[in-house]
Amino acid sequence: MSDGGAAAIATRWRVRDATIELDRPVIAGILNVTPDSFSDGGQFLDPVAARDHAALMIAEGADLIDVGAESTRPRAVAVPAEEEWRRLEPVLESVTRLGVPVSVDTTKQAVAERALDAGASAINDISGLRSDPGLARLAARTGAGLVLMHMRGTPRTMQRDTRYEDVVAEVAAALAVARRAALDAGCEPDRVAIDPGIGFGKSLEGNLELIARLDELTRLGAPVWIGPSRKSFLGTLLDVPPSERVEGTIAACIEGLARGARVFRVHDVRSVRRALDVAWAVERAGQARHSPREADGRSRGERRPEEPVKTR
Ligand code: HH2
Repeated sequence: MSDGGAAAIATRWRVRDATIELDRPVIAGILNVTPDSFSDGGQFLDPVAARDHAALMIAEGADLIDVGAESTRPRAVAVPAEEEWRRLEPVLESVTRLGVPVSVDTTKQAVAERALDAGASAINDISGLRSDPGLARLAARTGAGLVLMHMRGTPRTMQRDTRYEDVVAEVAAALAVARRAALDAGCEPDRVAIDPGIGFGKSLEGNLELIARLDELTRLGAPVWIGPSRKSFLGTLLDVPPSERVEGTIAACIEGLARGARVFRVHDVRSVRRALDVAWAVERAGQARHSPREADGRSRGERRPEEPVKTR
């Protein structure tokens, strides 16, 4: 998968019949239909509230919606597939009609299969195929996008041991193996994204190092997701509760953007959208000195920050 360092940052992520262009930061708005998520548990269990929140996030600049029905916070209790689907079904029915691709945050093939049947376009697997390797075959068969996230152990065990010899090298190697397994199962390379799993079995220092050295992951050539939103490493750094972590989330996203992350899984869509659009404009201005530009300063085919992501 790695070519030793020369691979360019992925320029698109395909999810069923849509292509998400990665020539600007893409935002995945978080929709947790759970009673117990760490920052918004219980808020969107009602399908109408869930749909309204998804519509709001799209209006604020989300390019896709990531829907999950099982909390993955440390020590969370596992949810049986039937219960997970009972929560997801009414929400997917309306959210998949809002005009942007929907990913389903699940580790279970039975749930993912039903979600894809109901119109979802991608599977966000926080276990990186360790829970259910059948997810890769399902993604290959349906053309669904696949996100492979790194986590050591399970949400119940992941914080027991957060020591690594070299956290970035270990995460990169594990994601390379997971991605290889997805490709071997028949997934097309530009449908498989990777994610370092911020907060999943990592110490404060580990999370910071993963962001600081994220380019070692983007070098693998796959689209890179990152999800620092409101997470506890920000609370540790700033001594603030989840509701006051938006500035920290933004800083982490901008640092990730500079190192090649292109999909940002966040709760606070409006604030992160604005911040990333400015950071992106600065990034492009810096690149302009090194490559020929058109008269208005944009390269051919490049969109202005406020233009919507192109999906087709
Ligand atoms: N983080 C969470 C859940 N799913 N998926 C990806 N790809 N990357 C992440 O970093 C990630 C994820 C945890 O955050 P949240 O959904 O806000 O909380 P909870 O798991 O308690 O519902």
